[in-house]
Amino acid sequence: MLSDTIAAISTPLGEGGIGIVRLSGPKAIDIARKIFIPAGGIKWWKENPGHRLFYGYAAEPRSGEIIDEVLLGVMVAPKSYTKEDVVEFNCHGGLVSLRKTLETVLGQGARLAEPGEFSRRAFLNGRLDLIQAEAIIDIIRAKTDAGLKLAVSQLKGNFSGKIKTIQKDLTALLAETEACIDFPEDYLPEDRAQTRGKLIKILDQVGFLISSAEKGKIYREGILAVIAGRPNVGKSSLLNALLKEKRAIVTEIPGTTRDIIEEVINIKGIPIKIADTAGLRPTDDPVESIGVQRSQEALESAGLVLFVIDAVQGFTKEDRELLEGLRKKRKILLINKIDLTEADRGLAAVCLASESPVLEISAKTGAGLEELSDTIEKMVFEGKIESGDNYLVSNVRHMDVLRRCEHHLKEALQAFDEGLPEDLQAIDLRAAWDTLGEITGSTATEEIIDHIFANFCIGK
Ligand SMILES: Nc1nc2c(ncn2[C@@H]2O[C@H](COP(=O)(O)OP(=O)(O)OP(=O)(O)O)[C@@H](O)[C@H]2O)c(=O)[nH]1
Ligand SMILES: [Mg+2]
Repeated sequence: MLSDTIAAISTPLGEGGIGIVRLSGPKAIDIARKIFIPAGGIKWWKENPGHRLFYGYAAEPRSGEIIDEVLLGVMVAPKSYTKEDVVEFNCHGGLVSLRKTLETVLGQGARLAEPGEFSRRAFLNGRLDLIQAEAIIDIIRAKTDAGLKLAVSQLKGNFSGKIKTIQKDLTALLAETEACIDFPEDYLPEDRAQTRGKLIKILDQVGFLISSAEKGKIYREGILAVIAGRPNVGKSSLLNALLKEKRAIVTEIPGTTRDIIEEVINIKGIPIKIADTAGLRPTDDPVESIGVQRSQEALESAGLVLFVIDAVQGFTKEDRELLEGLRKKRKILLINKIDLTEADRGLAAVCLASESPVLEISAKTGAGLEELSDTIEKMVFEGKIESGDNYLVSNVRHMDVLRRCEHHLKEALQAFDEGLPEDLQAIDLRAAWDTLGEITGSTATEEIIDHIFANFCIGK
């Protein structure tokens, strides 16, 4: 129901410089009038308050008890995030002050907002389409500059614009197809060739978006890289070197790491969740053996394995066996501790035999780590690195819709090429059109919309 006024704490709970209680809806300004005591007693609500900040106090209306010193931000409909009247109490960022302000606002007739409800209103009131609403979550969750850039470009409507162009072309094509159902005698062979050309063009556009999707997803979600290898080869040292901090315990005792240690690092704009694991070996130690089991589980979900080999010990039988078990994984072999050895201990042969890239590194001196970053970037994008601006699609939902749309378009093309009646083509084209609308929200079901906004935080 859009006729009620919603409220929530929009900043993270905890101590901070400021904290914001946000209200949106027809009664937002009325409610603020009852609670806000402006300095100097100005009648702020009378003097065109939109897009201004007023200084004063928030007070409990019945008792007059002052809750906090605040700045009141006012955004009058329709120029606000939700296109409704929006009022924000900028309180001091303390839990008690924020909770009390919120309670007081609720006591004056506002209702507690559900997660994402402000953004949902922005969508329902036509300020954002679904792609843009989803971009807002992506901005909040962005882990790297590249991920942020992608999300901001979606918020600005670049991706929505592409979808709208395709929809427009599809509408025109559908109209043509329907016209020739009604007036088949006007449909000449050269028109047929043109129709086919238009359909192919639309298919290409959808195909391009799909092909950018895998990469877009990587920028948004990143990948899991697991550091694995025998005990004591320098896995934890590598994690620390990549993080540039002493995150994991490093000792000369094999079997030091027992649990999985995960951190996110930024490699050339790609968020890489990197996991250090327990050294892989048979063991009677119950704690270590749980660690080894966890390592195995992490390896199963890894998108990339950084397999560490000790340069001093050379490539051992155990290394070979472990690698055998990781045959199906994307890997980079890292020959570590090269600062300790000049001698070639048969490792060159390993390099030649391996299909995976092999790099010599030293977690101690940092040698080879730059090459490692380059190699990770290349592998993640399978050697095809382009400018980040090309990645428009980053979201699994969008990818799924595009694939379904492509399927309908292909069916339409097939119907066309087999010379089936035009009305059959029209059915496929219309299905493609409807499917595409799910992306922006013009044809999305309530269920899809609920699902998307449930992912938002409270107060957004
Ligand atoms: N000289 C040298 N020593 C290293 C290097 N990398 C690791 N070491 C040493 O090797 C020993 C083992 O390092 P760790 O990082 O704890 O090895 P790990 O693979 O995590 O070992 P586990 O957790 O027991 O499986 C420590 O004494 C490190 O200081 C390196 O590049 N050069
Ligand atoms: Mg370790």
